Amino acid sequence: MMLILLVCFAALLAGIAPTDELLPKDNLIADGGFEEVRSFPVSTDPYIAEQVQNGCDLTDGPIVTLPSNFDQVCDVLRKLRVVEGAPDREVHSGKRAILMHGGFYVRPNVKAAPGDAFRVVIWAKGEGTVRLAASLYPAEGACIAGCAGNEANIQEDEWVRVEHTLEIKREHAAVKRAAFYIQTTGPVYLDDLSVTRIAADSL
Ligand SMILES: [Ca+2]
Repeated sequence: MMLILLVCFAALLAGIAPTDELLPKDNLIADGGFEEVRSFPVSTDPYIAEQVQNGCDLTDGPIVTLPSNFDQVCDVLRKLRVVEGAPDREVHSGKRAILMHGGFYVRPNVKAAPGDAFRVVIWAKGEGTVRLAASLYPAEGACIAGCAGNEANIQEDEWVRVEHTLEIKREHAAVKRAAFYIQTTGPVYLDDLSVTRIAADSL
C-alpha cells in the first residue's frame, strides 16, 4: 500500500506526462513539442536581426526566444512566438507551443532517398491554413524538388490534428536529404510536430 502511495506521489510530483510520450519514439524532428527554447539578444544574430527589421514579429524587446528546432525562415515569416500555458488550452501538451504566421524550416535535416515516404503530423489551433512539406536536396547544392501535403483549414478554437503523407518521387533520383517546414496563412498555434519514416510496403 505504501509503495502504491509513493508511486502516486511521485507521479503527482512529475506532473503531467512529458510531451515526448505523446510523440512517436521514432520522431525524426528534435523537440517536436517545442518545449526547448533558445533566447538571445537580437543584435547578436544578423540573420534574426534582419528578419525583425523586415517586420517579422519575433519579440517585444531586445531578447528573442525561438524554439530550439528553428532553422531558418521559409518564404515569409510574419510572426513566430513561443507561448506558454496549460495543456489543451494555450498549448497542446507540455508547457510550451508556438504561435506562427508564415513558415520556417525545422531542424534537423533528414536523410532521404527517392521512394521514401514520411508521415508528418502536427497539432494546430487558430485561424488560417496549415501545410507541412519538405524541400529535397542532393548531396551538395541547392534544392532540386519538394513534396507537400494539401493545406489543412484551421478555423477552430480547439486543437486539431493535421496529418500528411509525403512521398519522394522516384524521378528525383539525386535526392539525399529532406528539410521539413511548416507554413500557415494566418496566426495558428502549433504543437507536437512529428515526422516518421513509413515503410514503403505500408503505403
Ligand atoms: Ca508542447
